[in-house]
Amino acid sequence: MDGRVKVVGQVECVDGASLTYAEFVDRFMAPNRPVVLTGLTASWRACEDWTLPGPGDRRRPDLSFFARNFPSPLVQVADCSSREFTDQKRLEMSMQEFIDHWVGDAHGGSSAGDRESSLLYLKDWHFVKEYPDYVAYTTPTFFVDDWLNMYLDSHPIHRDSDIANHKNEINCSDYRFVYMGEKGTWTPLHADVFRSYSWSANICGRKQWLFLPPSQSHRVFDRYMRSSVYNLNDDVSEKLFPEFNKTEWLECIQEQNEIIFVPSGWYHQVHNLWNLLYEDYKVAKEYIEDIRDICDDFEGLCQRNLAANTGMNFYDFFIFIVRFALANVIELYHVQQPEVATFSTETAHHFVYNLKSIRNVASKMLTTEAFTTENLRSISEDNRNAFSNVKQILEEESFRRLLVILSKWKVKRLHPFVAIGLFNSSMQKMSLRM
Ligand SMILES: O=C(O)CCC(=O)C(=O)O
Repeated sequence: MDGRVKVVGQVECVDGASLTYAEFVDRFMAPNRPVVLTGLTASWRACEDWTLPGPGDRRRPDLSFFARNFPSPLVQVADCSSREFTDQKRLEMSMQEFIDHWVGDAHGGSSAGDRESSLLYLKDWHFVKEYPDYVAYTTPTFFVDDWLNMYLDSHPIHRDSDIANHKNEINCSDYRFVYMGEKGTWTPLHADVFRSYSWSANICGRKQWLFLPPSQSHRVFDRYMRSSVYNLNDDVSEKLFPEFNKTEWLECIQEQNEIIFVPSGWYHQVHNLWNLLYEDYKVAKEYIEDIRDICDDFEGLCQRNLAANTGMNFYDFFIFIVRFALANVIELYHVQQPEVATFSTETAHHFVYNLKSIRNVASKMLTTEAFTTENLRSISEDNRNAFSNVKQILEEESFRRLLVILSKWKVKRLHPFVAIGLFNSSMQKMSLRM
């Protein structure tokens, strides 16, 4: 990062194969710290199929394998040299076009100048959704209890049609991505959607990650907390971002076959969902506090702004946890039935921990202004039914799918802190990079 960023430490690297679930939770998930995990990808089909031998023990991407086996007609590609609002400009092309571009670059098909202006990075490819029969990887035990993915597999996030229509990308309910890009491609500074945690496996190549602890995230914002630094490689203006020069970063070089755990709230980077959502809510509220008196539906406006900024508002989150609680109650009931051959005390305890955790969060939420009787009167009928009409929830097809997904989940090594899953619903990502 050309010395522009003050790196104060390296991300810890641990052998994931000999780490227990309880240790992972104690050392990384609960304290919300990033870690690089090795030794977990040996049996993955992606490592075998997607790469070819390279120099030494390095592998290189087998691009023709992708062209032959995954000829997706339309993939999303970021043009790393053009900014569009807070992200890179996105283009759409076929997998073959993307590969042709990459191969063209590798063979010096463009001049240095052109090359700079045409670095393309395939991002957010919903590979698992598109090729469900091809099992590219096995989710490590540490990340199997993935509430958000389980929920989003069967539910859209917004029920309010005004938000849903404006935020189509959020309704795309799958967060299992593949990334592919040549040397020099990059992802701007950000915290993950929904302020969730995520994990990302590097199938081949090397990646540099820079992490900012959540306690410092305000420092990458301007003084009005409206926009954040886009590129750490730029000269960050002290005038616009007066606190930026106080930031202290952790760095990590992720090698092939290593998995990185990106905790909640770290830029890039993160906290637990509740806290962050709550912090974002307070910021959204403070921001418009001066128009409270002239606003018909002040809380509604706060919630709309919250959804626009984080992808989720309090009602979406409440609907999520209510459904998750119900699903846990039902599964708890099932695992305790004598005829269930796979009865497991550990699994039952796990559902109980989940429920306790949901109760704590829900009780906190209910004390906020969003849930006063008056404000609840003005929320949409859809939202209200979505958390209050249990009979309706039980009859929903999407809820049944959630139950099926949850019923497949089995505790391997239980630890009380597993309840942290509520705060840290994860996204799964895999990346392939040269
Ligand atoms: O691999 C990358 O380029 C970025 C991945 C990322 O930002 C993420 O997983 O949130």
